[in-house]
Amino acid sequence: MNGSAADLAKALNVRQDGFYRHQLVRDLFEKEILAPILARKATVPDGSPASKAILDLFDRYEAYCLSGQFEQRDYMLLRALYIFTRNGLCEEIGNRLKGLFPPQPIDVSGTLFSGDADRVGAAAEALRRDGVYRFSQPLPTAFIAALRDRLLDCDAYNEHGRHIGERYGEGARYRRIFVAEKDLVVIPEMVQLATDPLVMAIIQANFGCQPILNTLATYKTHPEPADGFAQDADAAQAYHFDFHTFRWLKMFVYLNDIGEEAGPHHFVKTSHWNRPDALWREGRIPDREIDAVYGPNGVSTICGPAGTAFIADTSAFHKGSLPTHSPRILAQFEYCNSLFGPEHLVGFEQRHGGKLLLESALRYGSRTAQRFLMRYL
Ligand SMILES: O=C(O)CCC(=O)C(=O)O
Ligand SMILES: [Fe+2]
Repeated sequence: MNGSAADLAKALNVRQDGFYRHQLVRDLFEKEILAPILARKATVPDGSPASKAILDLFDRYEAYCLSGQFEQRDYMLLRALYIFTRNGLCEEIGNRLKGLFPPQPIDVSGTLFSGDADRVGAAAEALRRDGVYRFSQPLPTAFIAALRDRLLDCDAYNEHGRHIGERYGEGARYRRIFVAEKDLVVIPEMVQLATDPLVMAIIQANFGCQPILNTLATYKTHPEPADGFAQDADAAQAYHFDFHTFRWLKMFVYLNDIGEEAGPHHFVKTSHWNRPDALWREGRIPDREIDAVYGPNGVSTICGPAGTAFIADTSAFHKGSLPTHSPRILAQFEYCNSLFGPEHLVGFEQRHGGKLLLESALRYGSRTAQRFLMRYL
């Protein structure tokens, strides 16, 4: 698509998500979850009344529906309201999206995760309850080896997206290095994973609406002595929750063997909903606080051979950890129910490369594929 057609398509796409302020106001303010807040005349942390903050958010959402524009202050407002309403507001808006984009039947027979093909419902339920679902078998060794080889050949970037002039296979001077998304969208194995029909079906079942692909990413973490909490926090290696939009899920795929020493992912099951007031706050959370609240069995440490894959609701507490002797390579795919969230710039090269994604996603039908790829097309 050329520039103006793409802009138009984007505007239309966004617009078809649009449900407007008056509707939201009418519906949401009657909801039990918001009524008590209003009755308390509660204030959000900056001192403004919650009801005003919610109305402001609806204004911003309406503006986004019309223009596709999202600003940093919108993010701050939504994030504050997410915490303030304990996810209630995001959930309510997510419920509206279910009606607008009802789930479509998905034929999962071509999935890479054949051992889990009959477990869509179980996986969606595990995600709702625990916040994490681990696929029962690792992905095929040859598939993972091919993907890893392709990645190791790519250019490397640092945390801030700066080209660091080394191959991804090297780059060990840095704690964490990345591959540009434009280079990922042309790797067939990345595209195959991103558009896998079983993954699509699980995400759709969990959201209750057709998903949108938000990002493809990969990063490689190198061993380095742990040198303090603050620095760990930079690399998502202290407990935190993510916040991207109303609702999202991430699929993680380990591309090398991950034992205790190779930086496994730690996930605090149920903490996306089971969270005391004291933990509904901004900032990284020290391990001892997580341990005190969730107990010794509250944290799942996810180890496994190359090809181990899991889907996580990263609104729960989680962290990576530092590998102590071998590097860790991970691929990550994020899905969301709306693009009302920080915009990732998608340049010409990603759009161009997005053709592979489109070809693969078209099996879901053109409307579902269009929504799935609305960030890229
Ligand atoms: O590297 C990890 O295991 C965790 C990274 C993380 O926090 C995230 O992807 O949201
Ligand atoms: Fe995170």
